[in-house]
Amino acid sequence: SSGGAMRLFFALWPDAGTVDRLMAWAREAQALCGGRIMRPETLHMTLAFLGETPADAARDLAREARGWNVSLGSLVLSDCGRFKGPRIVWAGPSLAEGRVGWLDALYDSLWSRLEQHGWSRPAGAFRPHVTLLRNAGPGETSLLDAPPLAWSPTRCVLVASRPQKGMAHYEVLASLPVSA
Ligand code: 2AM
Repeated sequence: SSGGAMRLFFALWPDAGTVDRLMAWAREAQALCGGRIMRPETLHMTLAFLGETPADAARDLAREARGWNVSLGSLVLSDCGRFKGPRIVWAGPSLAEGRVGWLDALYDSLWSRLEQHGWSRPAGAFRPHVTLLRNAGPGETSLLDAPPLAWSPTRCVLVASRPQKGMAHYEVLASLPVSA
């Protein structure tokens, strides 16, 4: 249908094996912090959140994005934490290990392209993370006893999120071509 706005975001989407290992982390995190575990099919690392977008603009962006080559590398999720504000608990690359170069470069190139198409880059720094829990309670996330999770993403996608029966329903609008 042509009507109805949707929320758009670009994300790295994990393979099935990585989803399994993220879910093991999520269960451990829930034991510490409570809250609600993300459904496995919704786990991802957001690169760019575009917010509410009309359907025709989404279609145009999807057509563009299918031509945006991206290079992907590997990372290690070894940190579990939370941000101030939203009650989420996430897995992310450890800050002690410094920035993940290819991931920051990917974020930059994606936003450069988006800016050429009229979207505005967020003011804050990129905080790469995979949300594991929502509505989490207090709990010491540093106590999480889960092994570091090596991940070599192979899919970078543009996704539309639509609310459906109180749950976010995700649809992949475009897969970006991955170059070596
Ligand atoms: P989060 O996991 O940290 O909540 C879809 O909503 C994706 O876009 C989520 O991964 C979410 O991050 C991310 N996102 C980034 N900024 C957002 C915002 N202002 N509102 C909702 N989601 C946002």
